[in-house]
Order: sequence, then structure tokens, then C-alpha cells
Amino acid sequence: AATLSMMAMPVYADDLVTVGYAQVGHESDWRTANTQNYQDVFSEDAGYSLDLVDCDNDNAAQLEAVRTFISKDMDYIVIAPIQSAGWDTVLQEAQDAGIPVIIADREIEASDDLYDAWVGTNTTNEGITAGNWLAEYLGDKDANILVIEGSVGASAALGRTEGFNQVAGEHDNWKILDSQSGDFTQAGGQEVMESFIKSYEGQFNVVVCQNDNEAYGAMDAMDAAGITYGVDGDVTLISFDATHDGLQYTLDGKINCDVECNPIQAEVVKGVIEKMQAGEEFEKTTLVEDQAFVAPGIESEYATTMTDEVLAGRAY
Ligand code: GYE
Repeated sequence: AATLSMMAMPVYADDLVTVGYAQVGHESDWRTANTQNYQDVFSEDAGYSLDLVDCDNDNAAQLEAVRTFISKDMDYIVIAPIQSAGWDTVLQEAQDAGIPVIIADREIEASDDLYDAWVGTNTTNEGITAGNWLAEYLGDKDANILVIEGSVGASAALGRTEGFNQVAGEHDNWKILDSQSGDFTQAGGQEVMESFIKSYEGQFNVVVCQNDNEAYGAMDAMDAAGITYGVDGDVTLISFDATHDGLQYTLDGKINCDVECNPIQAEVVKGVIEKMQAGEEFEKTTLVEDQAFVAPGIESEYATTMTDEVLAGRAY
């Protein structure tokens, strides 16, 4: 009888596919949307048990999170790498343990046989788009540019810098006055902008923020100093991410151009995992597409002009 009743018992947790997600942290609205998206997609209803670790932008904590996933023998490990460097050893450990690894969102500097798949955005292209748009917008006007970069060593910062600099290098009358990290946070953006204003007040006409939260901080700093920006201001403001609030500022004409980076990636990652589960062939790399948005009154071959409808369609 004991055996029978055990056999009749429904199986719960054992059936779920376990996925460990070593998430960067909670530095930005983009990140919050990305975390929410994973929690929605990798639900128990969908057959998953998601162990999402917020690594608080701490590289050592992230390596530890991955090692914990290995020791728990998770079915799959997903990593959004804080830093692009330093992954070889732990990836080898995951491979030795036979656990498939998917790198998501950002890129790493490691041989591609150390991980199974990559899903993310092309941040170098995002930087090129920002540069191309600025060239189109300014025509032959001079550009004196200040850049608030993302977190040091993060591929999203490295790529956006590289792409933008590539275009800047083609313009003799563009000068990058300074470029400092605001760590992808609003507080960081504000702090860097305050120090830029002290050093360069009256000398700059373009500010590039490598994410929306930094742009919010930079706007606060410029407001406090009485510096005007956006379509009616003295400073052209470029941002990245195109989250809901970023696009609201773009619609309001405060941000001139917001280059999208799509945080909604969990469905694609789940698709890859499903193929792995089924033993089917899967894509080694999947690029999540981005576009760019500009304030009303600006027409661009590189970007969509903001309207109320575009904003209404943006959930994150
Ligand atoms: O742009 C930023 C976030 O890795 C693409 O990280 C992502 C970046 C995103 O914190 O807001």
C-alpha cells in the first residue's frame, strides 16, 4: 500500500528545469526590466525553477554565484557578465560539471568553446548609431562632447564607447573633451556631470550618457547649474536603453536621441534552453535587435520620431 500511495503522489519540484541566472545587479531601469522579464518567463507554470542571484555589480560575487550554481548542479546556468574579462576558469568548471552555460545581455572575452550559447545586443552598433545620428543632426557644426560611460570593464560600456568613437574619429571638428564612468547609475551620472560642469562649463554642446539612468542624473546636474539641454536647449543630449522613462524624456524633447537596447531577452534564452532540453540544434549566438528614437521635430534616417503611441507601446 505504501508503494501504491507513493506512486499516486504527484511530482512537483523534481519535474522543474532548474536555471541559475547570475544577474549583474539592480543598477538601472533596464536591469529591473530584464530581471522582471526572466521572472515572468522562467515561471514554475512554464516548468522552470529560476534561481536569480543579484550580484550587485560585484565581480567576485558573480563568480561565487556561478560556483554555487555548479555545486547545486543546476540544469542550466545563465550569466549576464558584469565584466567582460576573467571568465575562463569558472566556465571551465561549469563545462567539467557538464552544465550548459548561456551568456546573456553582455559579452565576454573568452574562447567560444567555453560556453554553449550567447544571447544579447550589439552595443558597438548602438554606439555607431548614436554617432551617425549626431553627425546627421549637427551637419557641419562643431561638437564638443562629454561622455558619461557605463561601468568600467562592462562590454555594454566598451562597445558603446568604441562604436561612438569610431564615428567621432571621422569628424575633424568633433572633440571628446572628457569621458568618465557613471557606473550605469543615476547617482553616478549626476556626480560625473557635476564634476564635468566644474571643469568644462561653457565649453561643451553635446553630452552622451551610456544609459538612461545616467542621463536622469546628468539632467539633474545641468538643471541645478542652469544649463539647458534637449531640442530647445544649448546641449544635445544622447542616451542609451530607451526604457519607458527615457522615451518619456525623449517625447518631451529633453533627450534628443535615445538609442534602444532591448532588455526583453528571456524568451529567446528559454527558446535556446528548450532546444538543448530536446537535444535539438540551437543557435550559438542570437542577436536581439535594437532601434533608436528621437524627439518630436527631429527627422532621422537612423531613428524613429517619438509620438504618444510609441511611448504607449513601451511597457518597460
Ligand atoms: O544598458 C544598462 C545596464 O548590459 C546592456 O546594463 C546592459 C546595460 C544597460 O545597467 O542600463
